[in-house]
Amino acid sequence: MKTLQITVVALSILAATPAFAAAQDFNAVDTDGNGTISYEEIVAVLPDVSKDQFAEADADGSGELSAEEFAKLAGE
Ligand SMILES: [Ca+2]
Ligand SMILES: [Ca+2]
Repeated sequence: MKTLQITVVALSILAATPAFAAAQDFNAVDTDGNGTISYEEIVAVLPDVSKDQFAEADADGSGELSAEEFAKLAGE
Protein backbone atom coordinates (compact mmCIF):
# COMPACT_ATOMS: atom_id res chain seq x y z
CA MET A 1 0.00 0.00 0.00
CA LYS A 2 2.84 2.34 0.89
CA THR A 3 4.53 1.64 -2.45
CA LEU A 4 1.34 2.50 -4.31
CA GLN A 5 1.05 5.84 -2.52
CA ILE A 6 4.66 6.72 -3.33
CA THR A 7 4.05 5.84 -7.00
CA VAL A 8 0.99 8.08 -7.14
CA VAL A 9 2.94 10.97 -5.62
CA ALA A 10 5.82 10.46 -8.05
CA LEU A 11 3.46 10.42 -11.01
CA SER A 12 1.78 13.61 -9.80
CA ILE A 13 5.16 15.35 -9.61
CA LEU A 14 6.09 14.16 -13.11
CA ALA A 15 2.76 15.23 -14.59
CA ALA A 16 3.18 18.68 -13.05
CA THR A 17 6.55 19.19 -14.76
CA PRO A 18 5.98 21.34 -17.86
CA ALA A 19 8.71 19.66 -19.92
CA PHE A 20 7.28 16.24 -19.18
CA ALA A 21 3.75 17.32 -20.07
CA ALA A 22 5.00 18.86 -23.33
CA ALA A 23 7.00 15.76 -24.09
CA GLN A 24 3.81 13.74 -24.06
CA ASP A 25 2.50 15.79 -26.97
CA PHE A 26 4.16 14.66 -30.20
CA ASN A 27 2.90 17.63 -32.20
CA ALA A 28 4.26 20.08 -29.65
CA VAL A 29 7.75 18.59 -29.99
CA ASP A 30 7.61 18.32 -33.80
CA THR A 31 8.10 22.05 -34.18
CA ASP A 32 8.64 22.03 -37.97
CA GLY A 33 5.57 19.81 -38.40
CA ASN A 34 7.20 17.30 -40.76
CA GLY A 35 5.72 14.35 -38.88
CA THR A 36 8.97 13.13 -37.29
CA ILE A 37 11.08 14.40 -34.40
CA SER A 38 14.74 15.24 -34.95
CA TYR A 39 17.34 15.24 -32.18
CA GLU A 40 17.34 19.05 -32.23
CA GLU A 41 13.58 19.13 -31.76
CA ILE A 42 13.64 16.77 -28.79
CA VAL A 43 16.49 18.47 -26.89
CA ALA A 44 14.59 21.76 -27.18
CA VAL A 45 11.95 20.17 -24.93
CA LEU A 46 14.00 17.56 -23.08
CA PRO A 47 17.62 18.79 -22.78
CA ASP A 48 18.57 15.69 -20.80
CA VAL A 49 18.04 13.32 -23.73
CA SER A 50 21.46 12.17 -24.92
CA LYS A 51 22.37 11.28 -28.51
CA ASP A 52 22.69 7.67 -27.36
CA GLN A 53 19.16 7.67 -25.93
CA PHE A 54 17.89 9.21 -29.14
CA ALA A 55 19.66 6.61 -31.30
CA GLU A 56 18.29 3.86 -29.07
CA ALA A 57 14.74 5.16 -29.46
CA ASP A 58 15.21 5.42 -33.23
CA ALA A 59 14.33 1.77 -33.75
CA ASP A 60 14.40 1.85 -37.58
CA GLY A 61 17.58 3.95 -37.70
CA SER A 62 15.98 6.68 -39.82
CA GLY A 63 17.69 9.42 -37.84
CA GLU A 64 14.36 10.85 -36.68
CA LEU A 65 11.68 9.60 -34.31
CA SER A 66 8.25 8.59 -35.52
CA ALA A 67 5.27 9.04 -33.19
CA GLU A 68 5.64 5.40 -32.14
CA GLU A 69 9.37 5.66 -31.47
CA PHE A 70 8.85 8.91 -29.56
CA ALA A 71 6.13 7.35 -27.40
CA LYS A 72 8.59 4.70 -26.25
CA LEU A 73 11.23 7.29 -25.39
CA ALA A 74 8.76 9.55 -23.57
CA GLY A 75 7.33 6.56 -21.72
CA GLU A 76 10.60 5.67 -20.05
CA1 LIG B 1 10.18 17.57 -37.13
CA1 LIG C 1 12.96 6.39 -36.80
